[in-house]
Amino acid sequence: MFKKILIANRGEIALRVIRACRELEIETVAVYSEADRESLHVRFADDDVCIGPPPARDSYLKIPRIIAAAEITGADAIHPGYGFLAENAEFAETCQASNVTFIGPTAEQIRVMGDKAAARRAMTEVGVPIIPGTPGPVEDPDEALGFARDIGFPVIIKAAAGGGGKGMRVAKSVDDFARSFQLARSEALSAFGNGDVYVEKYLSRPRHVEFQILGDRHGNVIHLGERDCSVQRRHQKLIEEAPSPAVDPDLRARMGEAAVRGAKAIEYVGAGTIEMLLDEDGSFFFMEMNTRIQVEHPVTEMLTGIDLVKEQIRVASGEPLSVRELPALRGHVIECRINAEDPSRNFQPSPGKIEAFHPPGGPGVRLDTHVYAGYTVPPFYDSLLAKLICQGRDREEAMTRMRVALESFIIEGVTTTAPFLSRVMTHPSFRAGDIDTKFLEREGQLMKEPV
Ligand code: MV4
Repeated sequence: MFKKILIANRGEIALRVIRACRELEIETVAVYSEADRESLHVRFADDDVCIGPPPARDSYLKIPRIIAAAEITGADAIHPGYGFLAENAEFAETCQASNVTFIGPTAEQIRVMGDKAAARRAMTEVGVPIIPGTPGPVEDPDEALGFARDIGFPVIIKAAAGGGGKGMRVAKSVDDFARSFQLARSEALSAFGNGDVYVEKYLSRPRHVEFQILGDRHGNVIHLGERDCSVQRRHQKLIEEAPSPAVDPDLRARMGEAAVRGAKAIEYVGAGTIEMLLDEDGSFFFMEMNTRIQVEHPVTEMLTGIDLVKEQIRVASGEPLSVRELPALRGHVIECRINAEDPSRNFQPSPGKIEAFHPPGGPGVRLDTHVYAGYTVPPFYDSLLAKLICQGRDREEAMTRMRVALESFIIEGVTTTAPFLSRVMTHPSFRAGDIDTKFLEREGQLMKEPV
């Protein structure tokens, strides 16, 4: 087992990883930018190193500084958290070359799944259903139009280097195809330095259902069930829950088997997520694989009782998974992401000083946060303040606990999304589980404070 882990991240996930290390009796190193001097991850770690000025590209994204910090402090492993360098294959390679274990999959696994066209091919080879589309990237607009006609409109043009919604264009008919195709190509080139795009059938109201995967170096790969992340805004998830209201035990078994088959195809090691689209008719398709721990991992932890971060650390040190099959699911779990943003102003960030802070509690309530009274939310990073996770014996109880917890959560000094989230908890469509990726677009009045 490792002796000392450097956490190449900040905020709530840095605290989450430190907790797992404490339980495993592993020492910790925090790295921080000049904007994060007063952050709790710096106080809670055994050792800390300042790695540069506030902008992430000058600190949390600077590979040589993070490697140097590990060498200076004698860390033998690095946990990347999510975001920043978590899915950077070059970083994973540099860690290995510096004799520091990267807590995550191999650089090669990150690379395959980072190339969405390559990932589609890998899944096709092992029979995991993918959305009907081109076998690989297409360059010629006429050839692409031919594929689009075969697939049937509407189609979606996606950047091979994209993911998370960047570099996507929908073409409704033959008429707007050429324009959408060119736009997608030039967007992909300027955003990713890679103009490769592929074409898929466009599903108009899918659900986003993702499977949690764990793999070890002994050939064990399991899934820990799904999370439904259909409540999103501009590809930012706001609410996640499990089990999905649209997945029954039979569908879970079939989707989970496909997810495990896909992960086994690349001999996946570590925690990962297979994202799928679930269509209205119950058909499901592989969309992408995220090769990191995700923001919403506590949903699965609360539903299964498994500590995913401890499993990540165990398998990175060469130990086998401590769990080999899906445990009994404990009722229903919902997570709300509470951001320092103003929903009535287009979710504009609202950084500043937290003047008062009183967290919710009680049975079935978990709060993952780095915020405290007197803390100043810096303007340089994402605006996540806290993740509130509520469990109940059933969905009804989980929703009620969430509403009560949101209503009793006191955060003063910055505008937060908590009141908006509590309105979602009482929305009839949400309560009925009738949600898809267009839910918030349809329900614009949710963004406005009732008078
Ligand atoms: C799609 C789609 C419909 N049809 N692909 C969005 C993020 C990126 N990973 C892929 N995404 C989508 N791909 C086909 N063929 C709809 C989306 C999509 C979406 C997916 C999941 C959650 C929210 C979404 C919001 C808009 C579009």
